[in-house]
Amino acid sequence: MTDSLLPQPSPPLILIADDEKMMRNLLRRAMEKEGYQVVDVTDGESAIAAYQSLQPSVVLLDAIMPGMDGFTCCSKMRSFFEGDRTPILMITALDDPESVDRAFDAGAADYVTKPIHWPVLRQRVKRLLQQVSMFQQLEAANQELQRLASLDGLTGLANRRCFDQVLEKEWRRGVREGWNTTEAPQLSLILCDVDCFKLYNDTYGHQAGDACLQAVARVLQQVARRPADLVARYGGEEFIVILPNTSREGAMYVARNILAEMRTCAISHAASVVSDRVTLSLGVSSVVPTSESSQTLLLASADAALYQAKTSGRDRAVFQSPDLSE
Ligand code: GH3
Ligand code: MG
Repeated sequence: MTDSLLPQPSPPLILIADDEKMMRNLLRRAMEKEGYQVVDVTDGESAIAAYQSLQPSVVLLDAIMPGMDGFTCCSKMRSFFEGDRTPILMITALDDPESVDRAFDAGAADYVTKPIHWPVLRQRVKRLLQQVSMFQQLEAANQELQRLASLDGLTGLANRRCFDQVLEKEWRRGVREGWNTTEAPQLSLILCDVDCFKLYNDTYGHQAGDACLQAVARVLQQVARRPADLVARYGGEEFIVILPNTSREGAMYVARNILAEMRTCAISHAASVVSDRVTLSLGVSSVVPTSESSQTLLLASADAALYQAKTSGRDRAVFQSPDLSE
């Protein structure tokens, strides 16, 4: 494919607001000469409407206009979209220190005075556009970094750090929304540990062990698939599932489905003392999130339940309520 057939990025859109027709035309021509798209309006109200609907790359805003002046218009534009950094460049005949301060206080990114020095204006707009593009790239890189920082490299599941954050968030949501006021729906956890996994590694090697953990991760994700559910890798061969707004019965139902799905997957494990395939032990716990109950107790009871599942024969799910009297 030649370059000309590739979709070309559309040129930046410049919004011009000025009540003087001649100035609007001059600005339009100067910007079009640079290859930008231009929309021009004659007053503050129209500037705001165009800003909201078109989301331009840069705004050239006259400070003195009848009706809403440029300073007010600039502050309003700044307040619409959270995190919006669209540069607003004020153009004005006023160059007294107060007006300059007012413009920057209102959120203007730059300021040029009339009569316009055209090469300077061109360079300023170019620089503002470069800043916009750099900022967008930084933001995208940042988001990708945040995504990567919350994932477990081997399984692609949420990692422990992400688990902690989500549990905290769901807990606060449970307390706030008063899940306990209706039928006492609860926040449930399922702590999952692969049975005899050391023997699996010893028999099949670490690489096969890694592949096994990936397969277990897929099973867990397949089973816990409500939008609010979160499956995370808790440690080496331990996984944890957060089931918000889910009762003890619901959590045990999910746990039994996990065991059944592991049975269906039937990953061979010749050395296991439990079965001829890979099995899991699950510790399940549920609590009504309140400001008095605690996440630590919920985790501790899931851990104790897992211990019971291990000691009573593995390949099973055991439930234990948190001991709230502590
Ligand atoms: P149990 O049934 O009581 O849970 O016994 P187990 O052998 O599963 O438990 P143990 O805690 O003795 O051993 C866990 C093993 O998991 C040891 C460790 O080498 C292995 N492991 C932990 N993380 C990873 C990993 O990322 N990849 C692989 N391949 N193995 C891992
Ligand atoms: Mg284990």
